[in-house]
Formats: sequence, structure tokens, C-alpha cells
Amino acid sequence: MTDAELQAVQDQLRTRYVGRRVHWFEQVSSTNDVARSLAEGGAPEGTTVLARTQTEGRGRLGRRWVSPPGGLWLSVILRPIIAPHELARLGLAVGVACGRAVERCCGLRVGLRWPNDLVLEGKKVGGILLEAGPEGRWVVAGIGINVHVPLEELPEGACSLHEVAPSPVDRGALLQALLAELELVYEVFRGGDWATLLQWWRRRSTTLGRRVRVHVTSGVYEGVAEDVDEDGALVVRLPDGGRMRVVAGEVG
Ligand code: BT5
Repeated sequence: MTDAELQAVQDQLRTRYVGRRVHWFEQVSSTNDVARSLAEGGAPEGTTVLARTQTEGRGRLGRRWVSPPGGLWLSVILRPIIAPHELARLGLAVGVACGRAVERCCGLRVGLRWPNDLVLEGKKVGGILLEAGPEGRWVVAGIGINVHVPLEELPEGACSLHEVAPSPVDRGALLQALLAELELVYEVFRGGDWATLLQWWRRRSTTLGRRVRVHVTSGVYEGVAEDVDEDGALVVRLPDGGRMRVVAGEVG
């Protein structure tokens, strides 16, 4: 994104705080790293870090996030004052914001695969990584969306928006929609209206009602994903009729 494009995004942005300050880099290790140190240094809520490429983009559990040019790689500083167990819920809310932004901007219905994948036609088009500071002083919401990353540069099972979108995707317009939706959804989260957020998440979920294989530290379980509870945990009905709450894990 050029300085002029970024300026145009900021000029048209109608948010109160999300994206009001943007730190833009050609290349960083990880936008989450930069945002974390800005957050520690007292940067205000909504401060956003954006990069064209990341050399050490990361996913959860130390996994690598491939971040060549052609994606939106950004991190937004939030200061929600939440308990650690509420972080997963905030993660789902950020997913909802991404889904709404892609819908609004590209006319595409992005699915949300628990816990934090954005999927299009069964392929991963984006992901979310939330990291919290000491004593919950800040949360950095890292968002990665493949906009027009060439397929050959992506891992298997991944795709870019431009492969599916009916018309060319404007990265500036998507960024603007994303920042606006993030503030809207985050305000709903802060207002405590979990029921609304959950409804928005359920509507986009590709996980609920499906037979899933859950990978957790104690092993692999199969069952049907029934719901997501108050804390953002996935509730899975097992073949013996019992229910399992999955707080952290993978669903395949
Ligand atoms: C995620 O982790 O999906 C969270 C990704 C968050 C990335 C953003 S970019 C801006 C900010 N700065 C960072 O350093 N990170 C955040 P997880 O659920 O653990 O998924 C990781 C897995 O997704 C990898 O093991 C690959 O299989 C796959 N993957 C890697 N790069 C991908 C890409 N660009 N598109 C789709 N899938 C990818």
C-alpha cells in the first residue's frame, strides 16, 4: 500500500479510535511484535500496525504465518480490561468483524471456523492471533488476510480473496471496512452484548452442526460441534452422548 492509499483510507475512515493512528512498514518481523512494544509504551487504543511483508509472521502455538506481499497483515492495540478466560470470546468477536468487512467490501460470505480461521470455499483465507499483555493491560489483535497472494506462495489448504471474489479486491477499501467493523464489533463486545456477537458468529460458522475431529493435548476426539459457550469454548457432543468443552485446540 502506498502512503497516498493509506492517507485515503484514513481520510475516509469514520471510526473514533480504531485505525486513527497507523504505523505502516514495508517489512517487519511481525506486526504483533511492533504492536506489543507500542502497547507497552502506552500507545492509545486502536493504534494499528500494518506491514507489506512479515519475515516472522506467526500463528498460534508458534506456528508460522506466511506473509508475502499481497496480504493484509495488521495488528490493532485494544485495551478491553478482561479476564484471561474472556480472551477467546474476544477472538471470536474479531473473527466476526473480519467476516463482516469481507462481506461488505467484496460481497463474499466468509465462513468462521472455530476458533479463529476465516474460510472461503473450505480453504483458509485468513487467521487471527490475539496476544494479551501482563495483567491484561493490553490485547494485540493480529489479523492476516490473503487478498491477492499467489496460490503457489501459500501453504496447502489456503487461498486468497481474489481467486473467489467476483471483482478485483481493493486492499485499501478492505482495510477501511475492517477497521470500521472492528470498532463496531468491539464496542458491542465492550458493551457486554455477547448474545448478539454469538448470533453473528453462529450465522457465519462453518463448524457448528458438523462432525468434527478435535485435537487437544490429551488426544483426538470425534463428535458433533453443537455450540459455542459463554467463554468462546466449543461444545462437542461425543458418540457416547457426553459433552466435551474445547477451550483450546484444533478442529479438522
Ligand atoms: C492463525 O494461526 O491463523 C493466526 C494467523 C495470524 C496472522 C496475523 S498477520 C498479522 C499478525 N502478525 C503476526 O505475526 N500474526 C498476525 P493458526 O490457527 O495457528 O494457523 C497457522 C497455520 O495456518 C499454519 O500452520 C499454516 O498451516 C497455515 N498458514 C500459514 N500461513 C498462511 C496464510 N498466509 N494463509 C492461510 N493459511 C496459512
